[in-house]
Amino acid sequence: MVPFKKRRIQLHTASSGDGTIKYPQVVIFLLERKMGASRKSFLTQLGRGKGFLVEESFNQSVTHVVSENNSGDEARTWLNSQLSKQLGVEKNSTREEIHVLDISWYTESMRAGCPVDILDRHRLQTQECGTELTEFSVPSYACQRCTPLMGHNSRLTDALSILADSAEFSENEGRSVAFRRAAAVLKFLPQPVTRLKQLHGLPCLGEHSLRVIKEILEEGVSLEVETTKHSKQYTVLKPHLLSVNEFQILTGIFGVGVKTADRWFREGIHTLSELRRSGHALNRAQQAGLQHYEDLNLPVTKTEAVIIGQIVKKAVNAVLEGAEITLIGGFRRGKQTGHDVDFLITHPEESREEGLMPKVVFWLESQGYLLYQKTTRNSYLEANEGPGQPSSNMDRFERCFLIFRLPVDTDEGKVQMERLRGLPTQTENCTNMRTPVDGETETKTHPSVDASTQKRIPVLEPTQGSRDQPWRAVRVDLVVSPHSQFAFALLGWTGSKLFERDLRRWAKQEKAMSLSSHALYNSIQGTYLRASSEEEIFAHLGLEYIPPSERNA
Ligand code: 8GT
Ligand code: MN
Repeated sequence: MVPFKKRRIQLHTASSGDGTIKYPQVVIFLLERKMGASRKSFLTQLGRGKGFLVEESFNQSVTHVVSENNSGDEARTWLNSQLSKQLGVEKNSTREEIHVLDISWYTESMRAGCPVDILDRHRLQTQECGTELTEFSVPSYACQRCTPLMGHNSRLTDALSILADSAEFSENEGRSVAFRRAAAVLKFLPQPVTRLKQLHGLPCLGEHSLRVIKEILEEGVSLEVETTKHSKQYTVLKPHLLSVNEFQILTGIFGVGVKTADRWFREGIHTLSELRRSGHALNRAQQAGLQHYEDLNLPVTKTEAVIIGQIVKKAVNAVLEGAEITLIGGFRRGKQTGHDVDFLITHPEESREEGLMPKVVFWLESQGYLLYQKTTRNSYLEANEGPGQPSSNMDRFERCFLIFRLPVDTDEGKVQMERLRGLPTQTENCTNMRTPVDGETETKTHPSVDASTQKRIPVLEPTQGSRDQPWRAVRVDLVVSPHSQFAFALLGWTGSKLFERDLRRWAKQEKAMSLSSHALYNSIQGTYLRASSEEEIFAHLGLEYIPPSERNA
């Protein structure tokens, strides 16, 4: 008699084609009841031949129970008796994650050669299951909800985001926001949605979004989403961060907005080479965008963001003692990658931050860290602005768009980093500085390095194995805020965009207040509400504090 464990291994290897188990996480058990022994044996061999792990007898490792001709209740009853009798596991305890599936899931998986996604129609429905369906409840405004980075319904939220992007390309903002709101509601839900009726009565789910959700729950895909995803307009206009392909992306060019991209698209320009050949006069941002196209469409990693933060901190400290920088945007919300890196700079003493930006930019430039920069001046004056805050999220801080030249771990990168071991501690570097003229300035920068000794900034691993360039280009945004506005700027620049939009909407509609990244104004009392922390702003707004990592609506 072969010992049980050994016997199982033999069974697998004997009957699994070349013996490899392709999907060890999916452990299948075929319920013989009503299926019959010979059919069970046939289906078992078939599955193993395709590299599936099909157990002979029910045991603790089983994740998928497949049944034919049994009702959901019958299959569940059988399963529960196995769990409690054989394994000593209580019904509804840790084993709830076992999928009880119809044979259609198994045959479709055989056809596909891999375990297919479990859809509603694959699950054997039970009375018990029906009553167990979770009913969700969702507050209306995104700023009332804790939204994590990863929800439990990414298949649905991804689909709705595609429709939102597409509406944005067609300049239909209302429609785009509607899809984004619907996606944000689903992202908030604590569990995967399995049935449409779970969504009954939830806010922000319009008829169109519900139709798409229903289709995906029932069919696995939505025709509209698939058509959109493969449409010429979508593939040309949508920046694909991970696949840099000449046939995609016009908006992926830094400096090219949706409007311009769409105009070019209509003129028949669909590729970068066509754009280069078209003779269109490109502004400096667009030229830089085209030049560093590939790098700027690679996601920026958290490590890169941290290293850039250390460099910017050096720059800021070198030019103004006591100045502080904070990582904002998506990275503050806990994202591991982003399309750029955003920093907020301030100084604890009001007004000391004035004139800081050009010095920081000059410092970075003189150290060879910039490939492109464009500064916009601070144009916010409370006295002049009054309560009529801008309704969009554009604000009036001194702001600088940079293309950063980030050294990577090749020889030149190392040399560059050697130079960086220490940096000037005084501001003499900044004498004779070329400061930007009124309004906006743009300078094309070039590497020229000067440095001394001190702390070492880590060197990056090259992003791509194949590149021989000792640096990579990264989009960086710098924003300078006076200390009195710091909390508002921090809140306004942390995002997400939808979270910000709903904060302003909440302030206006529910509190008769006007919120911007500079201030909070109470329209009824005619006063500004001061705050030195984000918590205070939430309190002024009568909202529970939501930490940055939960603002991923
Ligand atoms: P990412 O990973 O794609 O970079 O995602 P992100 O960091 O969330 O987006 P972002 O486009 O870099 O913007 C960062 C935050 O700044 C967002 O919350 C956005 O709402 C906000 N933001 C701008 N422009 C402006 C602006 O002019 N004023 C203010 N106050 N906020 C802005 O993008
Ligand atoms: Mn960002």
